[in-house]
Amino acid sequence: MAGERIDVRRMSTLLRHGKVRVAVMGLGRIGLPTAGVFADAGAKVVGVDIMKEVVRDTNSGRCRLIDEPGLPEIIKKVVSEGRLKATVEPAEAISKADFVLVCVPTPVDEAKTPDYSAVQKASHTIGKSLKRGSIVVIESTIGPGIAEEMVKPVLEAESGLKAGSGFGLVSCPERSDPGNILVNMKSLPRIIGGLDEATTDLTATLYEAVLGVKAIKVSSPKTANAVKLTENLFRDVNIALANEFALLFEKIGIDTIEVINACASKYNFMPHYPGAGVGGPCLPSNSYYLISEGLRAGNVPYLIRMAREINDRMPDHVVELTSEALNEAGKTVRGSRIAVLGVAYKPNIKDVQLTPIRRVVDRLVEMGATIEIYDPMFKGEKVFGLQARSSLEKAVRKADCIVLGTAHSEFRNLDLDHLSAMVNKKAALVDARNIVAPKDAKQHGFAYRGVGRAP
Ligand code: SAJ
Repeated sequence: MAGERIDVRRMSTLLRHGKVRVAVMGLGRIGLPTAGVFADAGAKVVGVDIMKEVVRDTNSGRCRLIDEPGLPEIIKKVVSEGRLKATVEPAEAISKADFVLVCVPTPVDEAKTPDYSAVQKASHTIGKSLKRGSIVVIESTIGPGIAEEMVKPVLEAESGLKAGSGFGLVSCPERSDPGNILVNMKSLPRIIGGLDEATTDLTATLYEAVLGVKAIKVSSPKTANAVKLTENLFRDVNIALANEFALLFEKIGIDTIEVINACASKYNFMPHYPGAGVGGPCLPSNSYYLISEGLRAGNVPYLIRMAREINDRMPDHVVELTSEALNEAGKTVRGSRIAVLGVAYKPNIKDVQLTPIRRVVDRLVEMGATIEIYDPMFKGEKVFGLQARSSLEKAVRKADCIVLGTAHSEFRNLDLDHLSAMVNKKAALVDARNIVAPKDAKQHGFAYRGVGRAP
């Protein structure tokens, strides 16, 4: 297919007639929805994953991502129609694929060094079975230059083919918001940057035909990856700014949320909110992809690094507020029973990857508190080595303090009458996610503290 001039209408016809073969490397938070949506558009899709249970579940039409609305239905449908198969054996799938999409994780290690080992391993695997004329699409978030400097040489060495003439290589970084993946996939334009124009054009045609969204073509994989990192670091830095305002405004008795909501009335102010910190598989890591590239190039991105430090300090601030609130209630952290409501890194998602609440819980345990966890996404499950409660009531009953860690929808209309009736006398409430109104908490007799809220 590579080198052919195909428009979206023709690509849609090829898809509908099952003439487009796609292999998806990695069936995780991005790979599985991607495989599902491509199969639903008519492509013959084989998903490759190293985890046998993921492959088994997928082949029986089961979808593990229960917090992705609409996805379980799509997976069930395309598997039953034979358009999506999963395997741990990649060779055959890759050797037949017109497009090989790479959706493997790119975490950072303890030293905050980007770990591209999964991308490298996938590149070796793909290279060994790559068919002449196929296009390799990197959806994983990687540093600018990694496609050109790491992936390309491996694919060429393993396949014996040349990028551009023997195969195409392109970056099309995923941009979907975990918890809203399908909606984002079908609405957000995709950024596409290939090593050569023909590859960029054909990949753009494919994504436009499958997703029905606009493809924004950029000049190289390096540029496409810089776009993805820029949008994520823009968010991380602006969240850090909001957290910095919060730390300052608390000290001078100003309500940061009131300020930000008022600022949002101006056309060029994009509101970001302070809180317990920044979690998830993306923002806490992505900065280091650019920082490591910058350091290699002799440029130190100060602001980006500082933003990480500010956001990483917020869990400790929540612990300080908890200690303050308990002291106001005549208690100490040591010996207190603390109910932590919400541990997921963001609302309505079953994911605790790099969640800031982990550090809050670990520190409070170290300081001698007894922790009760309730999270609607982890009812009755083990989290951080602790047994989460199956109901809010079980966690809150006889608590000395409530810490609101994640703004799940279930906590949006918390019944403070109900809560204040269950907790111990003179209890504290610490809001790390701007869930309750400070005056309501105080009116219900709680010793209250909130991130960015005047005490
Ligand atoms: N957060 C705040 N204040 C805010 C917004 C978020 O403290 O105003 C916190 C959240 O609670 C969470 C963290 O930041 O702990 C990250 O939240 P997020 O909403 O950015 O969610 P992610 O990390 O799941 O998704 C991000 C998104 N990036 C952008 O919106 C620029 C998503 O679109 C990306 O696809 C995703 O990263 C990714 O995969 O890179």
